[in-house]
Amino acid sequence: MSQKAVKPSEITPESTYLNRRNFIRAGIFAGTSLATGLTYRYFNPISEKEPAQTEISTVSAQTEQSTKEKPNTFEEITNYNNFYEFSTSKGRVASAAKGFVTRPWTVEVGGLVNKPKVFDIDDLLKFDQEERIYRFRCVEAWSMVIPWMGFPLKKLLDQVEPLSAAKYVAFETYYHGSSTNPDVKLPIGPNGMQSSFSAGIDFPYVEGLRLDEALHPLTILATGLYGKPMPNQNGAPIRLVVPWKYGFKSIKSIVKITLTDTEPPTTWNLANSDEYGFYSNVNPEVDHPRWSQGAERRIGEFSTRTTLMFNGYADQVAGLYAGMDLRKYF
Ligand SMILES: Nc1nc2c(c(=O)[nH]1)N[C@H]1C(S)=C(S)[C@@H](COP(=O)(O)O)O[C@H]1N2
Ligand SMILES: [Mo]
Repeated sequence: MSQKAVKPSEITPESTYLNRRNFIRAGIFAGTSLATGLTYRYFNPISEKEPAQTEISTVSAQTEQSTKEKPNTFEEITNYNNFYEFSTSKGRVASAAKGFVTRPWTVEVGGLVNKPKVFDIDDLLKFDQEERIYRFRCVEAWSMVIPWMGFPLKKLLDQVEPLSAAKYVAFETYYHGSSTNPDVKLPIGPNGMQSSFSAGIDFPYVEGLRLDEALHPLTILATGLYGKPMPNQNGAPIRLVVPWKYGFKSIKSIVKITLTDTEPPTTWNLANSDEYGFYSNVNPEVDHPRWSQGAERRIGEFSTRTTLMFNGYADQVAGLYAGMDLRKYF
């Protein structure tokens, strides 16, 4: 699908119509009033009080991979967060991350690649930005629907040309300093991040994917949500989103991406390997040792929902795990 690129600021109710036409072409929301409502709301964020930031350069409506479930509100998405560098309390991350400085920002991409490259965040924002409305399922058994902005990770990996020896992709979050020694009390950093000791997990936060998972069209680097640049608490200025895996795989505020030939270490697996595996695909049939994964609470709802295999993306991703014992590779 090719659409004319438009700045969010240029989008008027007229483009609601244009986008609606795209939906119709995609054969998804054809002719429903829901489509118009969602499109309009998506491009007209609920909270207008946010400070102005650098605008995302281009937006093309990308609907094929988006769910038509109702997105959570901007308020919900930006006030109920897991970002342990700032706080282990979901309601406090937003205020703790307020002073997080995300300019200048670079993402270093290297390892087993032909053309290692340091990308400036402003260059990454020049990649054609798409909207992806994805279900998001935390391992703690809550979920949301989030209208991300971003681009396929594949586009970035293609530029650095992975070598044939590359089998995995490792990611690292920014950290102002690091210490795994509980006796070393780090000062509260310029970005308000806390020590590993206070958070109870090692920093910098690290994650990883198998290369084929990283290249999958559903895997994106997200640069914003609800048409706005990524809020600090959601992983500004750029974070991973892998919608068929538990939320902790979707690492925030990335500064480094490394192609490797061995499975990279991941923060929650290092913290507790019995509870958190490398794959961490959403799987209602494999319970967490301390709770069921068969159901989830959608933030904003009272009753629980049944958790879907691969978070409802099985059609698209089950093939990646053909022949694998998902109890062993959890
Ligand atoms: N660097 C970093 N990335 C992180 C986390 C974190 O603590 N630090 N938490 C993870 C978890 S457990 C979840 S559920 C999601 C939450 O993303 P959200 O706050 O944008 O909904 O971020 C993931 N990425
Ligand atoms: Mo999570």
